Amino acid sequence: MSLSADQVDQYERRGYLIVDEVLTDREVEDFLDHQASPSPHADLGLRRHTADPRWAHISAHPNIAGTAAQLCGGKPCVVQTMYLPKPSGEAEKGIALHQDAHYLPNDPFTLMACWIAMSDTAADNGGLCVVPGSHLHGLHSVHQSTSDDHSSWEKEYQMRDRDGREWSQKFFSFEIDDLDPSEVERLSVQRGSAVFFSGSIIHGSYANTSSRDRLAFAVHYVREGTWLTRRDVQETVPVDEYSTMTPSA
Ligand SMILES: O=C(O)CCC(=O)C(=O)O
Repeated sequence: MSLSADQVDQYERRGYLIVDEVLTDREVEDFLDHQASPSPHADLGLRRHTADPRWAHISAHPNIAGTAAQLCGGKPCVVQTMYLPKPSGEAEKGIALHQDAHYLPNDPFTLMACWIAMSDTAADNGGLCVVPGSHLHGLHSVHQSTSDDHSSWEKEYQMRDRDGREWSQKFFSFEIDDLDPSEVERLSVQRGSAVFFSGSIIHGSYANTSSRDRLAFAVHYVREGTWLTRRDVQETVPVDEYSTMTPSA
């Protein structure tokens, strides 16, 4: 998939870009079948792509990693992967609106994500929300999320900078200070299509209040040569090294 100049311009101005049909129906089906069975790799959490061929396949998929390469201007390395299901009927909460840059300090700043809809997603089933243009204003100030709409968590991470200085840092579910709700755009993304977004755009989601499942898979990338300060995701390798991991049919 080759992006047009208009698409790249839209990504740069708005901080996100929807790309249709990055996965075929069959690829989505294979992924969902894979998720339905127990996996020996489930304990790897955010690093499951390093061992699970199905997760590696999506992370290195030419339509996904290839598009990320065009947007980040170099070879993408996978930082983390997440399956983000919000089944219907479980009043599953959303993810507080945040900037990934808060959770994943990186230098130079090249962090970006690809969020792939594994079911049709929209406002009513907890689809992805973004604040267009918010990536242009640096890190926004935050407070700990207490809203009933969003799940809350707290976790301590080990950090290490380029000079070898080490420390631990507590992260929690952030909420952006003084966010104007009218600026939040609730996206509709069809199954198999994807949203590429900057690591500094404000984004998140709300609860699934519908009778339709909301299923999504997210891959976060940095450009090769970027330093990630969080130690748990520090060892990244370029996507082409995953393309040899072929999932069985
Ligand atoms: O899937 C969601 O609701 C939010 C995903 C997200 O925050 C991310 O991929 O960084």
